[in-house]
Amino acid sequence: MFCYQCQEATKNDGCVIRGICGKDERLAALQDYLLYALKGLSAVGMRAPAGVNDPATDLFVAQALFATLTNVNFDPERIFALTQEAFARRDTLRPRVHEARHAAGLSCPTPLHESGRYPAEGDLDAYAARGAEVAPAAHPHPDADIQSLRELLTYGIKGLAAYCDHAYVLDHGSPELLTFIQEGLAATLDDTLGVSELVALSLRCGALGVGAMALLDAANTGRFGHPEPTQVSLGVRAGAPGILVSGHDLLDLYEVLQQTVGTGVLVYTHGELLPAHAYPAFKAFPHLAGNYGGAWWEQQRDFAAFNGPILVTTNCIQTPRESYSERLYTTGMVGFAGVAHIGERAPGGQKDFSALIAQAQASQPPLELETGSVLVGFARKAVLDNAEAVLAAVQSGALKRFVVMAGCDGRHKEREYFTEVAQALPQDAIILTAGCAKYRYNKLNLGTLGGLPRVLDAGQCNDSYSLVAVAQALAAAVGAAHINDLPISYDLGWYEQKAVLVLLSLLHLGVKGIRLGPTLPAFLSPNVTALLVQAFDLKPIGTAEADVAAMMVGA
Ligand code: SF4
Ligand code: SF3
Repeated sequence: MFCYQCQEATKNDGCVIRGICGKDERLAALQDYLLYALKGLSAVGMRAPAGVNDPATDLFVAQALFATLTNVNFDPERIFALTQEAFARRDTLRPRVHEARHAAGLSCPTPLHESGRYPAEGDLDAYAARGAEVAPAAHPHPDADIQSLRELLTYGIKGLAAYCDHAYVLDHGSPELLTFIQEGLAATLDDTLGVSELVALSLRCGALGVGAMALLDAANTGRFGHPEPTQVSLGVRAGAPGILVSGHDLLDLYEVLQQTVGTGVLVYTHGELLPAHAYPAFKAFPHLAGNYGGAWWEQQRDFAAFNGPILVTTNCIQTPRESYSERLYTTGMVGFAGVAHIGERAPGGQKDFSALIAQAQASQPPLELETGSVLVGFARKAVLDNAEAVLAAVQSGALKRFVVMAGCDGRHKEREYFTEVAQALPQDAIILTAGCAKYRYNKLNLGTLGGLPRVLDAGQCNDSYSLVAVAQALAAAVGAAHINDLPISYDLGWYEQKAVLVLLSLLHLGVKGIRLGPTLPAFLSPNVTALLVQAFDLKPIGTAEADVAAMMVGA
């Protein structure tokens, strides 16, 4: 196997024997074969004249791609089934495309890539063997920069697919986004595309990323209201058992809350579901008891101590410990071999969480891990409602700099850098955050500035749009020509592929001087890195002390 799609790739080079995430060689090969099948399906789809594509297939491509994101699906049977479905959909679509092109008098100038034609036969072991053969790393492009850019595009598209899935769950769709996912996947097969075309496609992926995040923002706020500043309890309520909901899916959490009303079961959030507490629709449930534990990589400690059932709705899932595997449930695109899975909702219906509720009622209450509270809910509306105070603080010099410290958390010690930066930033700087990166500093109590907390938490990584919207609104308010002209620095932590999309989105917006860490992506070749440095002044992180000093003077 060879995988280097996330920040924790072994030695910042690539995982070759087993993933740090727990992905083994067989699963890696199966995921590679799924990606190959999706590329083939996309190559067929991109030949379809208007009106021939099947919207269900377009959505399937995004959802199946989401299953290959880091820490989403570790179930070989599910990946195998998705690959079979990709081939079946391809084999249904291909004759329809052929006939439609024929009827329209269109020829097919280039032969279809073999992934669009390869026979679908075989069992799971055959798929794994074939996946190892066709994996991008098994036959890299002879030009390392083309290979690097194909991977950059693929990972950006995986992030886009994840955002699309989230928006579609809330009935917010965009055929344009789904079409681009297929266009981009098909482009990674196209040997006629060079560096400039692949860079342009990557930036277009970033542009569509902004659109996807805006769509998701509309989906979330339309359904659940605008987040409001809210203190969230970190402790546990004595005497009652609970269900712990992790991942990013707000609708799953909402349905768990609805189904637990009057059952005596409390509901706690974990990881990236912490921001749910800020939405009016969630605040209406008195049995939404608080947030339990830390970021995704602390789940083995957190889940073991929780005592009750745990639902993982999206990334990031880790290999479960025996102590809680019987209490663990996955849903949506998440999977883990041997872990119970909650199926999809029927049209107009809800998922069935009765098994978790029954198990919770027979469980002990959670062990208390910590006490106190954290302040969440500073998404775009809450910040812009305070725009006058923010601008006054900037104009008086009381607020010298915003530092965007969004993105992901991870298990490696190097991420202590982000805690050190948060602590070292002077009192006249405010941190804007979104994503699980915040767990490195959101419980530090860094004080207030001009009546606002010095850590403004916009929400999940899925809410990164809020940070863009706030920057754009502030730029407009002060008459700045570009958000680069504001006193804002970017110090991003990345881990998985949604963060790759957020990076591409910021580059598309022309944001310069982003610091990225703990390491730059292993999939960027030296020349592609140099290109990003030259065009966008992208920088690796340094020491906290040096980076804080540089950021405070706009460097
Ligand atoms: Fe390694 Fe990350 Fe790939 Fe897992 S997803 S195998 S940790 S590079
Ligand atoms: Fe985190 Fe997995 Fe990226 Fe949502 S939960 S930001 S890593």
